[in-house]
Amino acid sequence: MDLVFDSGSRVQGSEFINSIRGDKMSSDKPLIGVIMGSVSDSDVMKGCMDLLKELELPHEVKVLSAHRTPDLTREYAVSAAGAGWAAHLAGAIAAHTTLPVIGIPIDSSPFKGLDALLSTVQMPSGIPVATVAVGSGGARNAAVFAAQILALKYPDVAEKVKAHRNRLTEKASKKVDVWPS
Ligand code: RP5
Repeated sequence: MDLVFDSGSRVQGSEFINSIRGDKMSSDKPLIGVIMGSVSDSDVMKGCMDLLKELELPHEVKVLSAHRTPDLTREYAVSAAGAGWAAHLAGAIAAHTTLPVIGIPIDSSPFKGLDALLSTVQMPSGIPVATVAVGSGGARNAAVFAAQILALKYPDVAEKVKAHRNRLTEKASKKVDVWPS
C-alpha cells in the first residue's frame, strides 16, 4: 500500500504508519492513531478509546494541537482527531496524509461545538475529513467508523464490528416493550 505521502517518512515515535502498511493485524502495533487537541478534550474522547478497547483494536493516543504544537502535529498522521473551538485539527492533519482522517467536533466552546463542527466538516474540495457527530457520541462513532474502514482489509476486524452491532441490537431489543401500556 503506497497511499501515505510525505508524513509517512517523517513520523517519529509512532509505529502507526508502518503498522498500517502490513497485511496482518498485530495486537501490539497501533492501527489507529487517536489525537486530541488538548488534555481537556479527554472526557469526550474517552468514549473513542473505550470503544477501541472493546473492539480490541490496537491504537495509540496523542495530545497534539494544530495551533499550539503545529510542528509535532505535522509529523503525525492519524485516523481519528478530536478538537474543540475552531481548532481545525483534523483538517490540519488531513493536509499531511492520504490516510482517511475522521474528525470529532468537541463541544468545549461557548458555541457548544458548533464552531468545531463547521471547522471540521466544511473542508474545501480535495482534502476530505469524515466528520462524526459533535461530542461523546461522535467520539464513539469515530471508533466504530475507523473499525469499519479497517474491516475492509482485516477479516477479524470485520467480525468484531459485526459482533458490536449485534450487541447493540440485542440490548435495544430488550427494551422494545419497556414502556407500560
Ligand atoms: C482546542 O481548544 C482543544 O481541542 C480544546 O477543545 C480547546 C480548549 O483547549 P484548552 O484551552 O482547554 O487546552 O485546541
